[in-house]
Amino acid sequence: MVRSRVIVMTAWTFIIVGGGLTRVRPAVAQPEGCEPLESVAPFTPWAERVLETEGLPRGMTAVDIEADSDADVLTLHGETSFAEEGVLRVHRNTCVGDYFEAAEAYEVPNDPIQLFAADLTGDERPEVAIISGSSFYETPFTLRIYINDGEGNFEDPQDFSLGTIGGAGPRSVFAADLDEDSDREVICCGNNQSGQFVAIAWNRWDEVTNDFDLQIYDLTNTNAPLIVTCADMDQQDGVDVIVGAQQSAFPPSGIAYVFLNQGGDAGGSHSTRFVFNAAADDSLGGLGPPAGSLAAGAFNDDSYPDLAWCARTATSTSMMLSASLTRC
Ligand SMILES: [Ca+2]
Ligand SMILES: [Ca+2]
Ligand SMILES: [Ca+2]
Ligand SMILES: [Ca+2]
Repeated sequence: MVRSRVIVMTAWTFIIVGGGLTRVRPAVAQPEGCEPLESVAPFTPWAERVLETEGLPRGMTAVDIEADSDADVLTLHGETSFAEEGVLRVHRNTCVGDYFEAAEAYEVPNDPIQLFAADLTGDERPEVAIISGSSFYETPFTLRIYINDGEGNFEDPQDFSLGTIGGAGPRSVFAADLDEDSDREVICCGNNQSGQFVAIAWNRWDEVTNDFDLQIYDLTNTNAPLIVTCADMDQQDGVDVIVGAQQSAFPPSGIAYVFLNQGGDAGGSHSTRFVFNAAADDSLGGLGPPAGSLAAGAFNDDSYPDLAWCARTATSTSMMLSASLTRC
């Protein structure tokens, strides 16, 4: 099995996982030959538009829902004393006057956790994936996918069960093309009655079939998942799945699991594409407080994606650099 080639770095220490690494530096240092980072410019709002909403905020994103070149704003809200259902609000950008129209509201299942917007159908208009549910409130664990009708309206949602109540419920949702057939899958992580899981809604959207095939994969030998993202970490066999998890509560520490894509024929069987059993050397431990956010990007221009780990309970962001730092 091909192992991930990832370095975990704090300000003064690092751990090397896998082989093929020759040189590392603290992430806070500039590699030789790199231009120094510019300081952050202050942000001065040009104008303010207050969007009235109800419900506890659970997430937001800015996407162009009807492909008119103006970014619109989607906000996700939990229940209040006035509404038991969650709400997805679509703040459509008119780019004139007050810019944003009064929000269009769409019901979502109780206790929404997070949303992710991306085109899943190939028309360059984003769909919206929402995870919901809580063991504490005994509300079902659900993935809801709202399909964009092309005009920025979201009707006829498709709902998928993410298991029965148990554990913390779904925690994070992302979208990426995992089987290299040019459409994105929806990837979730969390806990259900069977323990930790990764769920993948395999995209079957084409001229014949307009739906998704949800498969739930149990995670063994892993800790409680908090967040999921995707990137081709080893630059082979397709996009990989990265799960940030809580390693221990006291002291708080996090761990990341890199599940490598095993490859396969485009559109073929998905059953063997990932092995969701974390071996010790597929994981990156001791990352300080567990991640609240996890992002992949090419930080040091060596063609291998790197990871940024933003802790939930610390005023720090860790950069995990893969491969070497020889080119900038
Ligand atoms: Ca727009
Ligand atoms: Ca679409
Ligand atoms: Ca796909
Ligand atoms: Ca890969």
